[in-house]
Formats: sequence, C-alpha cells, structure tokens
Amino acid sequence: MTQEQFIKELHGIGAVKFGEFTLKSGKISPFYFDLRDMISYPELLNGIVNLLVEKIKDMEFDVITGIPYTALPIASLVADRLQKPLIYMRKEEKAYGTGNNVIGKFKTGATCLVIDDLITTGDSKIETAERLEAEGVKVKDFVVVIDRSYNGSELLEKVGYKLHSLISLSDILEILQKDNLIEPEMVIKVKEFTTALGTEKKAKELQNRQTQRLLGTMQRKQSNLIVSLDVTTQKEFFGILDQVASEIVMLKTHVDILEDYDAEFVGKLQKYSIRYDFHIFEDRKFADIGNTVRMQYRKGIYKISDWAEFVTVHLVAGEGTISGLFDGLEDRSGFLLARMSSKGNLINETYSRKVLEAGRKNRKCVSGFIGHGKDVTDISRFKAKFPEGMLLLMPGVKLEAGTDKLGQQYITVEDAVSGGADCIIVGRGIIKAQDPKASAEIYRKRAWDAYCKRIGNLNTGE
Ligand code: 5IU
Repeated sequence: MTQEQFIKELHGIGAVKFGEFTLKSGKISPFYFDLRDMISYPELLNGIVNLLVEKIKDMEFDVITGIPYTALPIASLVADRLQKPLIYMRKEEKAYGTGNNVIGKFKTGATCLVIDDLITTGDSKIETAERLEAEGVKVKDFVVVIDRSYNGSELLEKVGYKLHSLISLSDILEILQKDNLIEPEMVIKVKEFTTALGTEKKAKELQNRQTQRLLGTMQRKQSNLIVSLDVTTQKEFFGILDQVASEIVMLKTHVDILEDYDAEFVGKLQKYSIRYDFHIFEDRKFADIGNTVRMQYRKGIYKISDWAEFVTVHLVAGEGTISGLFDGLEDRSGFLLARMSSKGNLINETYSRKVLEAGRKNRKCVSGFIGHGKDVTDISRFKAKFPEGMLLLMPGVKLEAGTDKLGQQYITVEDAVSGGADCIIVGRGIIKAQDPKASAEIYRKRAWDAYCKRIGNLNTGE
C-alpha cells in the first residue's frame, strides 16, 4: 500500500474527518482523527503494518511497545513481523518504579521502540517515556502513524528522543485536496487552526509564571471577570466580596480608597482569595521613577508587594519603573497601561506602541496590558500588535455601552471580549447593581461565553 492509498483508506473509513468537532476543552476543531477502528479492516491494517515495518526495520532496539489501547494491537503485529519481543505498560498505573507496570519480559536497560497512533503536542509522549524509564526501560525512538503536531519532533528532540511518522497532517491535506476529497475552504481552515495551535503553544512558553497561574485560574473557575471593588469602608468591601467572590478570576482593589484600612484587612482579603480561588490585583498605577515606586510598592502602610500578585503600572517615567517595582521579587507581575478608557486621555498611538514594546522586553514581570477601544475593529487592531502571550485586561465595560458624568466610556462585554480582551474589569456595573451577586453571574457568563467563542474559533487545545 502506498502512502497515498493509505491516506485515502483512512479517510474512507472515517478515521480522518473534517468538519466541526467540539474538543474536551470546549474548543472547536476543524478536524478529528481517530484510528481506533482500524483494527477491524484487515487489509488496511496489513497495509499500515507494512508501512511501519518498512520505517522501523533499520532502527536499533531490543523490545517493542504500543501505547494502549489504539496502538497496542498494531505494535503486536509489527513485533511479530520483525520477530521482536513485545511489552506494554498498564493503562491504570500502579506506583512508579515498582517494576509492576510493564507487562512482558525484558532486561533492565533494554531499549524500547514506542509505537503510537497520533502525536498532538508531544507532551504525552514524553510522559510515556518517563514512565517506561522509571520501570528500567530505555526509550530512543517513537514511531507514530499520524503527526498532527506543530513542533512535536522538535520538542522530543530537545529532551533526547527521536520522532518518526508515517504521514503528517499536511500529507493528508495534500492528497485529499488532489482528489477533491476536501474543500479548499476546509484546507484553509485547518491550516489556520494548526498555525493558531502553534502560536498558542509558543505563547505559553513565553508567559511568565504569574500569567500562567492567572490563565489556570480562569480555566478552573471558567471566569474572565475582574471586579473592581472601589468602595470606602471594609464593611461594604467584604459585603460585596461575599456576593461576587465565587464569580471572579481576580479582584481589583484601590486599597487607598478605604477609610478604615487596618492591619487585619490584608489577612482577611487573602483568606477570601484562597477560599474562592481568585487573584489580588491592586490598581495602584505606579508611575514614578524606579527608586520611588520601589518604596511605594514595598513600604509604607500598605506594603502592597506583600499581598498584591498583580499591579498596574504607568510607563510615563520609562522602563526604570518596571525594574524598580519587580527586580528581586518573585511571583509578582504587572499590567502596563497601554490605553485608557477615559475620554480625552493623553495616550496616543506612539506612546501605546512603546508601552507594548516595553512589555515585550520585560516579559518576566509583565503579564500584559490594560487597554480599551471604541469598537471591535479598533480593539482587534490594537490587540494584533501585542507581544505573543500577553493578556489584555479591559475596564470601561458594562452590559450596555455608554458614559458616566466624569468621562468614563463603556463598551459592551461582548464587544470587549470578541475584540480581544482576555479579562474584563467591571466596577459599578456590578457593585452598584441592585443585586451584585446576580449581576456578577451575568457578567461572568457573558464574558466567558464570548471568550470561549473567540478562543475556540482561533486556537485549539488537546
Ligand atoms: N480603570 C478604568 N479605565 C482605565 C483604567 C482603569 O476605568 O483606563 I487603566 C479603572 C477605574 C475603576 C475601574 O477602578 O477600572 C472601572 O470602574 P467602573 O466599571 O465602575 O467604571
């Protein structure tokens, strides 16, 4: 069987599908590969074994394995053909390194060739290799049927493994397109999707630990809502927090607004943040020279750096502000003001661009930017200039567009998020509502739906 025939057969039995598929993460993928049924087509199975044997025959190894379930029957046929011993790992793992997780006989230190059906990111291959190695089996080569990864082979190579594949996603697209088995529009969709996958993966590698934590919390809580709790007494503060805590990914504070701030405030707030799983974000808008902001952040009555994981930073004084704030501090990160929501603010295009550039240069302690825009197009264009992996937080958001009497300008939740906001910051829309709890629920749901829609169409997960 040639590679071309093989691809067409796979397509023929529905092992390679194109359309709209909802992944476990909720994201929508334009393609779906599932090789499980292949074992029921003897001719196809024979073809794949031939292709694998051809690929493998000159490699050096002592034993062979397939990752259960899909690849195990295939590996056993290949082992038989090459007259090599077969072993396999239990799917349900016992304790690591007890020697009980591998079924079959092998000498400790034996080199094992690993067969699998697909590779997506490479992460699970590395995990498999580590599990095998913990049982005394050495891994050098992986052979997969379909490589649908963005840079799986590079990733494996970095940690000392070699990836071989029979066909790649682009082989499949090429063959199916040649015979009009796939629409050109679908080919474009798939290509865009995989590029986004690569971009997303690359972005993840670029994000600092605080950004990754924030994104993790967003997924756990299914929330990209930040509530801005601008009130003047602790009673009001915790009264509202009680109602909104379960809905938010982050709480934005202006600690200096509180008239009755005391030594207990911070401890109490931190208890909430742990219990309800949200981050603390002090909107202090540090703007002075490095030496001064350093003291403003760490000293004084508030000692903000002790408790605020994220803070806002103006870059008007230059990059020294960033160094002054974050040098020598771990697990702290800033959001730089790249645009503001208030009418007549003095930030122009050039300033905004320079802020984005400074963020790129200071990734270790910058998680993203605060920004705004007049409509979806304006926001998308602004977001397009962001350094990879950086987040956009957007204030000036309400259920309905409008303004307040002091120049605040609001756009809707949907416009903010579909344009590119990763999180929305909402103050009065929630805290002045009749029922802050119900209101926070509505904002969270609307913002999260819009976020999933945007991310799902552009990017992919596993
Ligand atoms: N905030 C803005 N606009 C900005 C920046 C911060 O509104 O450009 I930078 C703050 C001010 C307030 C909150 O604390 O976000 C928004 O509150 P309202 O949703 O109540 O307008």
